[in-house]
Amino acid sequence: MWQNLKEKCLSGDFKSLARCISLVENEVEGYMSFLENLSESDNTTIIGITGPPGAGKSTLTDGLISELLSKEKKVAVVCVDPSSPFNFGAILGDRIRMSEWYNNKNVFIRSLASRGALGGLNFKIIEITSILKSAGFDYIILETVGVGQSEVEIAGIADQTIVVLVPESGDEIQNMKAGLMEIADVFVVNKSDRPGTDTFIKNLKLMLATSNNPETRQIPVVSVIASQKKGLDILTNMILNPTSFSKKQERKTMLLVEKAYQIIQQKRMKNVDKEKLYIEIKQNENTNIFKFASNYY
Ligand SMILES: Nc1nc2c(ncn2[C@@H]2O[C@H](COP(=O)(O)OP(=O)(O)OP(=O)(O)O)[C@@H](O)[C@H]2O)c(=O)[nH]1
Ligand SMILES: [Mg+2]
Repeated sequence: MWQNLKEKCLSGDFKSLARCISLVENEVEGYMSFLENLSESDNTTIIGITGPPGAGKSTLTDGLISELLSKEKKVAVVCVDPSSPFNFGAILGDRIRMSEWYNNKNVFIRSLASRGALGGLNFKIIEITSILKSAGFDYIILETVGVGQSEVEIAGIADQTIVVLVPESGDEIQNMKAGLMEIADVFVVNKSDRPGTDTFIKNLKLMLATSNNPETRQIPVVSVIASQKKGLDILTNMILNPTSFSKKQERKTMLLVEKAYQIIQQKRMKNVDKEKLYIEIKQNENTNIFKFASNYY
């Protein structure tokens, strides 16, 4: 099954690709060796789009898809939706907005549940981006609501991280932790048709300019109106002609360390479960517990 699926995925069959992702998400038997045998393309750029709820991330993604398609790029989009039922409306909104792409052979769109109501990327996001990387996409866009942890994770995975803010985000930038500022490769101020845009951009730029971190001082700010597709050309240019990727390396390494640790832990603990331990210990109540445990490591 896996071999057949792999070939179909590589040949651009999106149905098989969607199925593969589901099988890996559900850890269906054979998924690990499938992942081990993937050959990822070096030519795929992963773009992370994060920002507060409702900032216009999906509208922006939609616009970027058009721009990238016009440059003959093949694009995959992964939306990580918070699994909270309160967000149902928003999820539905995303689906409707992006539905025009569903029959385009150069656009693959997938929604994933996030780890919990408070966000956090999907547990299998590294696996899923690996699959997409081996399926020959030029760009993978990861959209995720920025609520704490997910921004840092997205910055580990993405080659370029776009943080979307809106003119009303004043308080948010005041409270933005230094670490969160640094994850951005570019700040997009969306909804620039709204009052207060100029003041907001001025304050944001001032904040960046006075940062202690020289890299933060360089982060560009782009003003866009995603719903009117204004300013997207500037952003697309930045995406197509990136200037710095290197600062990402340390964060990527850390993320991969975490992942490797998780995989090793899973594998090593494979034959250990508490029910089995219970039965064995129950049968041998006088056993020396240290000796007993040593049989497992
Ligand atoms: N005025 C204005 N409204 C916009 C703009 N871009 C998006 N919107 C609107 O803002 C609302 C939220 O847009 P989305 O693209 O769903 O925002 P999002 O960040 O993806 O939302 P979540 O995924 O729920 O966090 C929608 O009603 C959009 O039509 C813009 O540039 N100007
Ligand atoms: Mg959205």
